[in-house]
Amino acid sequence: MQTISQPVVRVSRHGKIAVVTIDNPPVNALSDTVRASLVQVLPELAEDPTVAAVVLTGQNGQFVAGADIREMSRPPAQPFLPEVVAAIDAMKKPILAAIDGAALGGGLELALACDLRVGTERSRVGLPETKLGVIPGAGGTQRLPRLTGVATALELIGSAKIISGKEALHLGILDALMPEDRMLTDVIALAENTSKRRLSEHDVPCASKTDVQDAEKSTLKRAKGATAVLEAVRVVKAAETEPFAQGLFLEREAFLRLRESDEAKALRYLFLAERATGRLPASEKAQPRHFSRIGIIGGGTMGAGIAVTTADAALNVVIIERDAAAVAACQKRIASLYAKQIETKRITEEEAERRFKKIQISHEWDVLKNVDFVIEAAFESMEVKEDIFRSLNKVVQAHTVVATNTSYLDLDAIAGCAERPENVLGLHFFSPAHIMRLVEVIRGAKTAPDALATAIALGRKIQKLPVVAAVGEGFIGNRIFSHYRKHAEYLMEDGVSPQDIDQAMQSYGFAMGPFAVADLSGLDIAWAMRKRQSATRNPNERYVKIPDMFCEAGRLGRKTGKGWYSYVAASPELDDEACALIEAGRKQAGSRHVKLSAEAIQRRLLAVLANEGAKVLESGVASSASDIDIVFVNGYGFPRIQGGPMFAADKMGLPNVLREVEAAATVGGAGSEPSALLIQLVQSGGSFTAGIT
Ligand code: T1G
Repeated sequence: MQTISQPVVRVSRHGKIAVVTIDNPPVNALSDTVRASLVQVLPELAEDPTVAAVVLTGQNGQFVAGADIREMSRPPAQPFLPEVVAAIDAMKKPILAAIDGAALGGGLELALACDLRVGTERSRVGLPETKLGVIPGAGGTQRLPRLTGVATALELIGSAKIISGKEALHLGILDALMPEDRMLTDVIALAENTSKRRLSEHDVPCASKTDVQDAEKSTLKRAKGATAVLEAVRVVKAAETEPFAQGLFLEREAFLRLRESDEAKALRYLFLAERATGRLPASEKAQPRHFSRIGIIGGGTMGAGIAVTTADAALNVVIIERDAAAVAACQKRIASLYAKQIETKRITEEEAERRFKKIQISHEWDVLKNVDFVIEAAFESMEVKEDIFRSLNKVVQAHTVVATNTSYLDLDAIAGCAERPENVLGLHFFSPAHIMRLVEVIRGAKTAPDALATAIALGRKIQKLPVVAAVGEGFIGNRIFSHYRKHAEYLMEDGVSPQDIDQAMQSYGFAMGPFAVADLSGLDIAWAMRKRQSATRNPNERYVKIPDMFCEAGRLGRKTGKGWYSYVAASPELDDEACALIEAGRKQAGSRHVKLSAEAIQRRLLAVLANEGAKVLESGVASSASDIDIVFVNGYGFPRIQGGPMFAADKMGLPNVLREVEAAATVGGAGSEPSALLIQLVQSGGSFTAGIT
């Protein structure tokens, strides 16, 4: 039987008022079929003598979430969105927007073309296109400044901020807020008497030059050179001087050009990749268990950060510390986290107080009796964790999921101490846990599917990106990063200075190069890992002694004032002692004194990143290349506009990547060989990230 496809645009009549409802689940994106229906329906209603006014609204608890991002990687299909907006602008009758839920991007641009915009408390409004590497492309850069003034338009579009219905009302973007259960009825009632007010016929309100200059300055400062933001500023400012039609022309030209840029392609890919995290194959899908009360063992830096991020999601939290003094210290730690959020205006004092009240701190273990989920965030020691898991056996309930926050310990060994190993898994948070969005969800050999599903659901609830990983040294991110660091050290031992390597990776877009990162985290972290792995290291893997020499000389990084760089002077510098240690190490290793350009350094390190990512995929530790990209962009400072190591490898061309990896293998020895997956993709002409773009 032929399935009747869901109508995407419905018209219903309420006396002389026609209500046009966009129904394209889940968020009413303006797909080509939606646009085609609108350009057909709107002129018909404009000509219909029995229609006195039109109300535009959305189904599915949303207005419209914008253009269909999935379509944006394909050539634009007619009718283009500006044609839909022009059909609204041409309407002689009043047309109103009834906005419940999201009115974003092209969705807000539709609403801005209307005479009146009514929202609810649930409305979320914004022109976030610059987050996707483009600018509003359907009149937003010209209509918004005519409504709010150029300064506010610059700030909103440049920051890609999504604001609440209340804020939008305050800025005049919404004309009224109504209770969601009455909004449509009320809008229908006032539609016929709404006077025409088309922003395309208005001038930009006069604003003080300084306001615009200040807004432009702060927008450009925050942009950090992002092309889309620079273009948004240029085009929005044109609204002040150019006629409306000319402004639209400038906007459309910039939008279409940016849409094809590498930056926009990478950012669209990440938008979809983020939403693909935590998706399990149908065979492993399970219903998450209920959770509302979360227990955290350990209120140190990590535990406090996890508690704040969990309370922010309106969950009840109880933290267990070892004694009264530790409880007091944890109390102070959490208070200072909220104080910082109030200082940076992320939340108000009242909101901070409300959230803090959801966090109980105690040293009585029986408060864990009625928690649904425990996150153990104690000291990274097997002995400590095993003790805790044995103690938990006595207090937690049969349904309670118990997660250990570990970055490298053997999860299955820890699960061995639990009465119910099927309830045990790993949650590798990244510090600071209340800021970093990434969490690696480690499934153990015995982790039950519904326990895993519960951890993924908790990750989403606390606004994280839950990437599922199997047990393996360093899981996904740390394993790949340590391979990247090894090859950086090979280049250093072969004659390339740490500064040149760091500068090359910074010019690619990393916030810091591998040596600066080592100084920040502490050279002793990797030193401890090398010592831990020494018994099982492959003797044919090249081993660079220079980092050990730095540690033995007490140069552990920023925390000791000196690591690869000395931090005594105003800016970090490779001091004489560091140069002498590097030279001594090179001499011992019989260095070849290689000199490489920044591009060559980037090619080498990007290739080995992707190659190790391919091995992580082959081993089943990660389930998709896009998950690896999400881990690296959100946990290791990989530049968003480059999409992630696997996306970047596809862009570099896998045959080029393979050539670079083969060269790296001659330098690195065992462990640096090309992955079978990379070879297979080169032979088949495939790519790592085909499934998502
Ligand atoms: N296009 C296609 N799919 C979209 C989408 C969009 N615009 N927005 C969301 N989805 C999918 C998403 O992939 C996921 O799919 C599901 O909806 C739920 O999303 C010309 C060119 C609206 C605030 O940037 O910010 O308009 O994983 O998990 O947390 O100027 O989605 O279920 O298969 O995020 O409740 C501008 C992007 C586009 C808004 C809802 N618009 N979306 O958040 O759900 S460019 C945006 C969001 C544009 C014009 C330009 C959020 C949301 P799946 P979700 P959520």
